[in-house]
Amino acid sequence: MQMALVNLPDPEQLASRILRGVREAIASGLNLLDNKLAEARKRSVQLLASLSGERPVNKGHLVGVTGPPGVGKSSLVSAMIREWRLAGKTVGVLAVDPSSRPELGGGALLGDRIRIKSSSYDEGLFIRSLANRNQLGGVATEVWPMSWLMLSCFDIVVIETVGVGQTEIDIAEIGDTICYVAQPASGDAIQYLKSGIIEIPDIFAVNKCDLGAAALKTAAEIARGGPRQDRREAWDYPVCLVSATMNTGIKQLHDHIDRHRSFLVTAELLAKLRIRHHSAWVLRLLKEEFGTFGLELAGGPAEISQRLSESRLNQFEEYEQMRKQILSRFKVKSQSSKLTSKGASR
Ligand SMILES: Nc1nc2c(ncn2[C@@H]2O[C@H](COP(=O)(O)OP(=O)(O)OP(=O)(O)O)[C@@H](O)[C@H]2O)c(=O)[nH]1
Ligand SMILES: [Mg+2]
Repeated sequence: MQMALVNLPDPEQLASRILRGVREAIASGLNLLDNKLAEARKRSVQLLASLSGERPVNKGHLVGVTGPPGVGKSSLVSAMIREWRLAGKTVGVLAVDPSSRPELGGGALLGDRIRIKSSSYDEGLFIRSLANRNQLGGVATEVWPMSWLMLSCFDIVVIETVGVGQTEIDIAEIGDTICYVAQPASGDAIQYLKSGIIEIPDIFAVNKCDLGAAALKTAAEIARGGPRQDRREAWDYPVCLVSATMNTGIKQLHDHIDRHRSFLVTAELLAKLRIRHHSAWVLRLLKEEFGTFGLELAGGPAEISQRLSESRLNQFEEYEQMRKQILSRFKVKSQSSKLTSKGASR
């Protein structure tokens, strides 16, 4: 135990190195966030508090890239990185792979790394592949704080996930802009339109447009079946044609991504969106750890969300305070029930 503590980094020092973009510090910070020991949790919260305090909310852009398996998400992210780097923007990537894909024999992580490797010795680019350990198919809870760490030191943070229902819902609660990738004539896109998850993406990219007419047809189908209820007011949900391998349409895709960000800022939606996302994750983390009963001990979902939106504390500190509050109330409850049962047995 003592050894583990010795190896844990000092959060203040680590934060200042992360803010300077030191790669080892970023890697060490991500490891800390992934560490479930009580002392590591405490330091994680301190680290995130120091990082969030430094950067105004409106800086950085969290972009979620999702879509069915094999549509070319990793290839597209790779092409997008090239374009961003040419424009002088720094990029951090969290590539989340589902852990339960036996058909790939665990090779998915490596495959992704190799495909994106071309520019991995670039100082302005950092890629972390994560196995998704969430058994229920959603995005593992560590991804949320990790994306915040990355946002403190990169202009763009991309989160790549394979869209399988719940993951899309989860990623929509992390990203500022969600880009859904489809491929020509796969039927997936159409299924998707029917599934109701259509509300989630802000931008649709039909990849593999080098395959010809089928890509045009798929794009037209998506455009026709586009969102009926406006999720974000005046946003037009663009559908664009791209080819990751031929490197076409990437600039247009980036223009849409930038335009979406400007839209969020101009409509004063970005800060609100992030607060909403934070509340959703804090609720999720608390529920995962303490169940519905635990949530009630902290005042219930509505009160928790209210507290988070009004809090002057950093959201991670607020989260930690709520944990402590629930834990102490749990103790009081269990002590009083012990007393009652003793009284009853007398
Ligand atoms: N023709 C064509 N093939 C492409 C294009 N982009 C990707 N591919 C191919 O599609 C396959 C899947 O690409 P990936 O980038 O691994 O797709 P992915 O969506 O990340 O896959 P998973 O992470 O496994 O879900 C590979 O064989 C790519 O070479 C493209 O623009 N055109
Ligand atoms: Mg991939």
